[in-house]
Amino acid sequence: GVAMTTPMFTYLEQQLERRFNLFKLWNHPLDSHFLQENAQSIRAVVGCTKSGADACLIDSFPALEIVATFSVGLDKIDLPKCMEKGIRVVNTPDVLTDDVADAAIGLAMAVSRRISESDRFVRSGSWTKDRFGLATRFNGKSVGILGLGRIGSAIAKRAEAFGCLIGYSARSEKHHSGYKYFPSVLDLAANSQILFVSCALTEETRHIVNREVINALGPNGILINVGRGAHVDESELVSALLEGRLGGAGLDVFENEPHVPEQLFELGNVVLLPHVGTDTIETSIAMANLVISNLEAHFRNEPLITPVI
Ligand code: 8YV
Repeated sequence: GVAMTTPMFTYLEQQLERRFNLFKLWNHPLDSHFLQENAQSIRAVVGCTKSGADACLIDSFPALEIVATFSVGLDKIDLPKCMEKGIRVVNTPDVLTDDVADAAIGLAMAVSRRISESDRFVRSGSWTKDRFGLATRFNGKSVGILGLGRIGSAIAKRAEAFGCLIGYSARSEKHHSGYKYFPSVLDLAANSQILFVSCALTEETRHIVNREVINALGPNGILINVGRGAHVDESELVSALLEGRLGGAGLDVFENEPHVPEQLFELGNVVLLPHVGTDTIETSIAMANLVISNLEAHFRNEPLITPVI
């Protein structure tokens, strides 16, 4: 049996149902009755960023062998717990990289060229009464990338094509990247006009974009977050935007999704997306297929395709 934590993608649900005995946990309270009946037969959990696999869920299924997450991010999985219990973990890297990088560039473009704001200007009928005013150029900007992994590198490659100067911060210098390495995030922000957040969320990267980093990016700087909401101290971000200490922000992720600080709704220099960085039909199908082929490999005792542990 395979247990899915929450609805994530109908195609994935259907494909899992065709292959396995699928338990849709959102239809069952995880009470002693359900667990007594089914816990022994649940060998796999499929989770996602909305609902992953915490210690409590993992402990509920004593026969659990593998956790598959419909995401590249692992922040909703209790990895130490899985290690300790010998539970395998798989995610969906690579197949989503290009779409997340596209979304990041789209956000940077939307903020700098005021695309969402100008669309609202036309729809509201303001164009017949008023001029829209000027935006800021995106091409040629100094770009800072926090985390030069798969997604960060794909953002860098795109920004390079727009003539941007690329700098990055990461745990270690990537000597072959050809981009300028900043050991300090503060220095990176001070030297960037647009800062992209594309690292994994860990204890070290929680609130890595804090008040000082926001101030270093400054009143003309733009912050783009396609990582996790918790990478940014959100209340600091809101006050910096309200006080004009930061130029603008493009955000796909928030600290308390789906709740977004309402003060942001009034700001024209902010573009807000409902965590859709990977949500194209092509990438969603590829992610679902990767979840399924990992589970099939596991149950056939074959090597996992994208193992984390
Ligand atoms: C979402 C993501 O998890 O891959 C990640 O880490 O944040 C996204 O892929 C996905 O859309 C499912 O909610």
